[in-house]
Amino acid sequence: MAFFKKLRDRMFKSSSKLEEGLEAIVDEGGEETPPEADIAPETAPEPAAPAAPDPVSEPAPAVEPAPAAEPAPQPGLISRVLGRRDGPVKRRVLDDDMLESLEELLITADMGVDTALRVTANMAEGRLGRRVSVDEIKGLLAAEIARIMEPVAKPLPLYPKRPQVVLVVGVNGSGKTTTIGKLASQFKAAGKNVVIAAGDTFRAAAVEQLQVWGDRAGVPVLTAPEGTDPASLAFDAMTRAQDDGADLLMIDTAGRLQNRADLMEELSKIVRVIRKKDPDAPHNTLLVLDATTGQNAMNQVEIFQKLADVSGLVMTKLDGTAKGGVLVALADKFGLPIHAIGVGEQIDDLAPFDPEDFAKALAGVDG
Ligand SMILES: Nc1nc2c(ncn2[C@@H]2O[C@H](COP(=O)(O)OP(=O)(O)O)[C@@H](O)[C@H]2O)c(=O)[nH]1
Ligand SMILES: [Mg+2]
Repeated sequence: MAFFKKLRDRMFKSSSKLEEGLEAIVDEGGEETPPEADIAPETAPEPAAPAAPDPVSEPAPAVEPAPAAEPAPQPGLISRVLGRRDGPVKRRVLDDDMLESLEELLITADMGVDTALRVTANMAEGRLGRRVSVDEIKGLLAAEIARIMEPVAKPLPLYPKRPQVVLVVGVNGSGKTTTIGKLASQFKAAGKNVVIAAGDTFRAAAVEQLQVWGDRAGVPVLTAPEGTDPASLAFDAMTRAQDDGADLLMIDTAGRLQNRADLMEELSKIVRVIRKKDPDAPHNTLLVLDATTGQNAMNQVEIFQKLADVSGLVMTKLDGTAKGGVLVALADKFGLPIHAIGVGEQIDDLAPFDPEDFAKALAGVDG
C-alpha cells in the first residue's frame, strides 16, 4: 500500500516514539514465553443488542463478561496487524502497573489525558492478567485508535450546488494557504472548475504565495491589494465563480488580527456577503490545524468553533512531528470530520485521511 508506506515513513518520528515507548514498557518486567492464547480471537460473538452489522461496534470477544456496549477492537485489523513471530517472545503481564505506563506514554504522545485513559481501558478490557507481547500491544493500540478515528474519516463532501464555497480558517502558519493550493490542484486534476479568493489581504506575502499555488495548479486566484476588505474580495470572487460556472470557490482567510473579536467580525462579514449570493454558503468551513502544535490544536478547535461554523478539519505537518497523537484526542473529543492530512510542503502532499493506516503508523505496526 503505497500511501501507507509513505505515511509510515513520513510519520516516522511519531511512530518511533510510541514504538520505543511500547517496547520499553513490555521489556520492563517482561519475560520470554510462548503465547498463552490468542489475545484477540478471529471470530467475535454475535452482538447481544440489535446493532448495525458494523465490525467496529461489535462487543468484545471478552474472556470476562463485558457489557455489550463496551467498545471492541476491530477483529479484522487485529488479525492483520498481530504479526506472530516464531520462537519465544518477551511478554509482560497486563496489570495496573503496565496500564499506568501505557497511559503515560499515550499522554506524552499528545493524546490528552481523557483519551489516553479511555484508550488504555479499552485495550485492557477482558485482557487483564494476560501476558502480552510488544506486537500484541501495538496491534491492540492500533485497533483502538482506528476505532476512534473511523467515524471522523470523511473526504470533503461535494454537493451538487455550484459554486460550492469552502471557507478556510485557522491560525497563522497552520497551513491554510498551502492546503488551498493542494486542494485546488487535486480538484482541478479531478476535472473540477476551481476559483480561489486570496482573502488573507492582511499580508501581501500570503497573496503572492497563493498566486504561485494557483499558477501551479492552473487555477485562477482572485486578489486584492494589501489591506482591502476581504469581504468585498470574497463577494467579487463569488460573483466571478458564479459567472464562470465554477464548481468550487475556496476562500483563504487571515489567521491573526489584532484580537479575537476582530477575527470573528472579519469571518462573519465574509459569510454575510457571500450569503447575499447564496444563502447556503459557505457549504464547508475548513479549520486547518498544525499537528506540530500538539495539544494546542485542541484549544484552536474550541476557539474557531466559536468564531466560525467549523464543518471539518485538515491536519497539516504530520510529516514533521512526534505529536500525531493529538488527532486521536481531537476525534475523541470533538468528532469533527477529518477531511485530509498534510504530509509535506509539495503540491501532492495532501492525503485523504485513512484511519487504519494512520492508526498503524502511529502505533508503529509494520504494514
Ligand atoms: N512539512 C509540512 N509543512 C507544511 C505543511 N503544510 C504547510 N506547511 C508549511 O507551513 C508553513 C505555513 O503554511 P501556510 O500555508 O503559509 O500557512 P497559513 O498561514 O495558515 O496560510 C509553510 O512554510 C508551508 O510550506 C505540511 O503538511 N507539511
Ligand atoms: Mg496564508
